[in-house]
Amino acid sequence: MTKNLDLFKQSQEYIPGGVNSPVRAFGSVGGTPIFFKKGKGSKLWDEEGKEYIDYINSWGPMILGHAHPEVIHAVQEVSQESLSFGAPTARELEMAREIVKIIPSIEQVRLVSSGTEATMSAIRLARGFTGRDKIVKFEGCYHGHADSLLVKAGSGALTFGQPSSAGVPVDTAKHTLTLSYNNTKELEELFLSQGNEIACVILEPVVGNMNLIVPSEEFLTTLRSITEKYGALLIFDEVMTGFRVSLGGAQELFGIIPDLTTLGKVIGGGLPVGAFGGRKDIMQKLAPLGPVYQAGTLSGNPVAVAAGLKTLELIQAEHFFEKLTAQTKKLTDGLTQAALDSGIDFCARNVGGMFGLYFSKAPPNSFSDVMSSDREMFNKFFHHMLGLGIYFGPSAFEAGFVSAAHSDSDIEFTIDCAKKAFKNI
Ligand code: KE4
Repeated sequence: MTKNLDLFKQSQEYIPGGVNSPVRAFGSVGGTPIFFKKGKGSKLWDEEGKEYIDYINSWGPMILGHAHPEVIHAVQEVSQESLSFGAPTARELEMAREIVKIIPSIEQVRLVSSGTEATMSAIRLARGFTGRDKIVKFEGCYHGHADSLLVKAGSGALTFGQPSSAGVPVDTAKHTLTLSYNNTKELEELFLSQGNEIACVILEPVVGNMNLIVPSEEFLTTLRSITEKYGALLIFDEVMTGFRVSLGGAQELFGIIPDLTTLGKVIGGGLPVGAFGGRKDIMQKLAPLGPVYQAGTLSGNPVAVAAGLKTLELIQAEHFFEKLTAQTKKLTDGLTQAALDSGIDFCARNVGGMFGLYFSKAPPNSFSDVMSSDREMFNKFFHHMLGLGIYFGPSAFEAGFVSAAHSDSDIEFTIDCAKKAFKNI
């Protein structure tokens, strides 16, 4: 029995499904999850000593690559002083200043410990600020596992939401309306009928949770104008896209100013940091100033913030995102060409340092497009590449990530492996 399989069997005794987050269990692609022991730069090594080129980057945070020496040093240095105070620190102020500087739509910001906490808090804040209960999300977008966001469309997009998870009360889900991403008509119809009851619209401004989907300009500009018209808040969930698709995130890329933004992943450099922020008049509603309660024992944790601050410092190096974007495009162009040469219906696209791989003739623009791509082919490709030492996300519905540590030889090796895989799937 392989060590990965042995560890997986043992883990299933003590941890539900053997994992601390469902996607890690390989349920979507089948097979045994890999137990990793070490990471350095673009590489990972599993418990059996096998080496992989990592295109998951811990689902986004490891934008500098694994175990970057300066980030490790920052963590080691701060952890000598203490691991946590549960009191304000100058370092948290430095992090807040940095976020406000990089993302101008954020006038004030609060740190939390995960993306879920960030989106959960932003939704509560939007409801508290507007005095309205209804919220709007889009099918296929994932915003963490807060009850209000584990909701799918009801009998019709314009009717009450239904829980997408057991344990979410119908009474909670009914306030969440779920529309189709990139469907401007549906959005206008909903606001025409219920706009004055809507607290906020939350979306991934580049989707990474139903594979990678790019919003149309019409969709984004309508979102901004229609929420403004009806007094609903526009929340950009940039947990994945922040500091990833460009330094200032999707809002910088597309020139759309949301009312609130949620952040995570890169902002912690691999340690638990999330954040939500935006217009000062909205943020002032938060306790201890205002009536919207939100709190956290480890919010602004000194060690996690040290890792995040060093990461934010290093990604502001000159041409960082230009190089990261070019490297990611080299990967997606190379994979697309390899598939074309093998006559496989496959395409790939990138936005900054994140990418999507699709077993379809053209990149998807909607949830239904994604659902019509060939998932079985993806699963075969995934396992073939894994066997060759290339670690893509274990699901056809996840975006992939390139780090600053991915070298030309890493990209070339990946493309060579794909040429073999496309010939054998
Ligand atoms: P966390 O609570 O996992 O830190 O963040 C939730 C979240 C919020 N918003 C967006 C846009 C996200 O992508 C996420 C989390 N992303 C997934 C990857 N698809 C995390 C991986 C996992 O669930 O294990």
